[in-house]
Amino acid sequence: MTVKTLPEFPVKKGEPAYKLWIFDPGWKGEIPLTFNLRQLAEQKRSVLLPGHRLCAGCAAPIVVKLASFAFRGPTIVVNATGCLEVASTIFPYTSWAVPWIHVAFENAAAVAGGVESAIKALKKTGRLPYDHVDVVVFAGDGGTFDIGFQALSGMAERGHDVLYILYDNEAYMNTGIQRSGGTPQFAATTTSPAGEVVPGKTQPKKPIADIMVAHRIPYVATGTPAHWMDFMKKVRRGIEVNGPAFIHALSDCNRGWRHETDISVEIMRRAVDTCYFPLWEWTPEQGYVLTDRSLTIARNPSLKQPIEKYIEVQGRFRHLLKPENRELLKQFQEYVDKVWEDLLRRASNAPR
Ligand SMILES: Cc1ncc(C[n+]2csc(CCOP(=O)(O)OP(=O)(O)O)c2C)c(N)n1
Ligand code: SF4
Ligand SMILES: [Mg+2]
Repeated sequence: MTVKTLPEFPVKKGEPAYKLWIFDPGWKGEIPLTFNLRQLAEQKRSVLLPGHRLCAGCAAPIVVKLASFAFRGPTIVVNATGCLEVASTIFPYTSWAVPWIHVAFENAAAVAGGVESAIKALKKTGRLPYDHVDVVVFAGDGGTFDIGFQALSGMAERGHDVLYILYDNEAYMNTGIQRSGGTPQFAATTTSPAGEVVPGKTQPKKPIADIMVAHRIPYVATGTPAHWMDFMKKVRRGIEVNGPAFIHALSDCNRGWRHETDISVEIMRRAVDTCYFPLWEWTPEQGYVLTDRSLTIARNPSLKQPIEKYIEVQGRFRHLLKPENRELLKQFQEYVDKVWEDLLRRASNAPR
């Protein structure tokens, strides 16, 4: 295997600069580099190429693109049925620049476990010319919280070396915005419409990342594409651990969340600023650790924004802002506060 070195990226005066390791399939270690996001995008090829038919402003391709900047390669992607799969592989075309497999809606994790087992067998018999191959699943909330959960739990329990990335747009978007186990309470969907009978979905969101923590796998984390450096670091850790890793990425969907196409990143930022979607990672050694903006808020609670800041820009929550629904809004705030306080109690780096 050849070890390649990558060029230093000259960061122009006045442009934001970041430090990160950068990786190459032939490189066995980490190369610290100073760069900015534009340069990274120019230098590092995404596994998802332009030309796909995901909606303008959709966060799912941003999740994939950022994640792939952190892959070691070579990479095999397993994709559950959903917007990302349907809109990226319209026959006879594909946007995937790596080996990619789609089987049924419910079994992405089982298939990834099979792929990983095959890689192990090929290695054992000396038929694989790589030290490692990244096996990565991308699956939506319907394919993860609900129909694919059994396969995911089994893959985790058997200990397959797979990184599972959930892009959570909080409903079955591809088939017309039906509620899922990942849809938050009070969100209007086509199967939980807000009206005189129900105020949107009546049940709270399933705590999927905590459920994966309960599996005691080597790595679990949450992230958003708005907090891109935090997200890329977590993807890299998930790839590097030996065994199953799970990353829960919030993934804005302007069609289902009902907003203009140019504010997706801002909305995901607000999800974290209001503590609706806290950023953390969990390992068996360290337990829960707050990261990025959520750690900043934990250290300075006055930065925590009220939940209205998150919902006021999304049509799916519009009914909560009506005066007659003030009580529901209060309930939503209390729920968010309780989950945040529970996390602060568990997080080893939260101020005491
Ligand atoms: C067994 C099975 N049931 C139903 C479907 C129809 N179906 C395809 S995609 C989808 C929704 C996927 O939702 P999610 O996983 O959240 O991904 P998203 O479309 O939101 O990205 C459904 C219900 C299917 N393909 N297979
Ligand atoms: S419907 Fe939503 S998740 Fe699907 S491609 Fe459009 S914006 Fe993305
Ligand atoms: Mg979905």
